[in-house]
Amino acid sequence: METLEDGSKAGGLLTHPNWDDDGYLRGCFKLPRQLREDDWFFATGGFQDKYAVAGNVRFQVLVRDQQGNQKKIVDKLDDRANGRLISLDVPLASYAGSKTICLQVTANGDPAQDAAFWVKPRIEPRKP
Ligand SMILES: [Ca+2]
Ligand SMILES: [Ca+2]
Repeated sequence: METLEDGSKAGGLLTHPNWDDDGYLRGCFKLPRQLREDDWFFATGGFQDKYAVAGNVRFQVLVRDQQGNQKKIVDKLDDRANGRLISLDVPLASYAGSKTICLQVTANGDPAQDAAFWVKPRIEPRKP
């Protein structure tokens, strides 16, 4: 568990873009089954509280379709300094049949202090 910029505690995935201006890190995951119409991607993005205040990144999620084309389905800027986490939830109905999803963090300019934290990234049917 980590303490995050808004004071909450959560488990998740810590990522850092490459140390270049507009550098990025991308991890692609082969899913255990094809995406279905009622699937959503859920995650929350932000920074750990123990880091200083300069970080800012773009949280991005890409889906690879059955033809191998990648499409960016989430692209959200988060700033460490704002003290807030951001919602990265998105419906996956248009990508039913796909089996690969990628998480990407981009430096948005300067990569300093860009340790971006993904709280519980997951795919599951949306609860009514
Ligand atoms: Ca940055
Ligand atoms: Ca933030």
